Amino acid sequence: MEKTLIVLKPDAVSRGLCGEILARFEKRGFQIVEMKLLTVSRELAEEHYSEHKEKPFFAGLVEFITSSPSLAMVLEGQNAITLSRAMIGATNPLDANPATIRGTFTSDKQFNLVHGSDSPEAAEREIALWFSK
Ligand code: IDP
Ligand code: MG
Repeated sequence: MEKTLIVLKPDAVSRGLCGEILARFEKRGFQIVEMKLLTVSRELAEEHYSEHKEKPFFAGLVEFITSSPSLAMVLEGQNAITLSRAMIGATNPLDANPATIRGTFTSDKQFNLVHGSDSPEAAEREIALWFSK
């Protein structure tokens, strides 16, 4: 069993897509083990996305993620990290398979609805960051 951090970003919450997106993960067999609605602080956003600090889109990304509430959760399941990334779809809308969450609900590179941890190391780091007690 693996755990992964999934964040339904502000666009998913404001567009009313949390239910549909969450249903996909639940139907795939993942269990919700943690969940909270929160407005992400600038500090959390900058730490979460620290690998992108030097990128030209970093400031806009932090602005977006902190703009209104996100629904953050830890999902658990067999191969949850790899499978959830496959379900989320590619970052570049031109590469996102239409069967994926991004491929179904967005065509924007920034406003792309969902974050999912991309490796076991990232999942461990991100779960501790978002759900430390
Ligand atoms: P990922 O979410 O598919 O792992 P990353 O490359 O890690 O994609 O980028 C993190 C987030 O930054 C993306 O989900 C998206 O919201 C935003 N982003 C990535 N690339 C761009 C870009 O070229 N322009 C604007 N926003 C971007
Ligand atoms: Mg990433």
